[in-house]
Amino acid sequence: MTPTITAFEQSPDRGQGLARDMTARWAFEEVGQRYDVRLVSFSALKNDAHRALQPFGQIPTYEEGDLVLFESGAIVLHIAERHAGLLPDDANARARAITWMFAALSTVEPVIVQRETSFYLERDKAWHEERLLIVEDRIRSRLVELSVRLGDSEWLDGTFSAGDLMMVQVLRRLGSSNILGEYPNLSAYVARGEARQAFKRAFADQLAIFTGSATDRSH
Ligand code: GTB
Repeated sequence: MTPTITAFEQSPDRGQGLARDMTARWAFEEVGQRYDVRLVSFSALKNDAHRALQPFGQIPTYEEGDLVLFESGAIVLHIAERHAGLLPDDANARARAITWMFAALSTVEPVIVQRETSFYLERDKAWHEERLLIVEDRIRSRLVELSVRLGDSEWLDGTFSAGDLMMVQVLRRLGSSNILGEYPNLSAYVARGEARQAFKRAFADQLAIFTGSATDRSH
């Protein structure tokens, strides 16, 4: 059965692939699994039918037969566990790759999302610029640590894994700032992720929705 994910009908990122359906799309492409996409309007996100799939009224969701999942991390882990290509066979290496998925979502992403939230919700406040400096310093703390750990390695722990996929997607959300550029090895890491054929296919498919050139919802 072909799984179906949900994505924004009109993504506020204007096709930059920053919304989290991109993460699921990239995972599908890495493992060679076909998938369908159902587009959801902002108002439909908050209706009962969508909340039955995603209690917080967000995208992405994953449906496959009786199985309904939400949370991009859980979706990527599910895809990675059912198909070869995103998690190593060795049990310890597999556990470490999953650890990096959690690190991306629990340790690195929150500070990056704080910066976005600050722009969306606090830009008109007198203290916005001051707070932004604090938030950006917190991002730099995480990036220094990540940069030190990555060093000259291509990926975080051996071969490319779901941990790298998740981390690259999280770091991409810094795209509108110059912060990532302060860490050349992290910039190169993100560029390596974006250079993968699977990433390019996923990116093109979500961009086609924004430009209105998507013809076939099955990938
Ligand atoms: N923890 C959940 C997960 O990982 O799946 C978070 C899901 C989530 O944040 N979904 C967002 C959503 O549905 C879209 S991805 N928001 C609608 C709502 O809450 O009402 C986050 C996102 C949105 C926009 C941009 N952008 O414009 O650049 C980037 C990322």
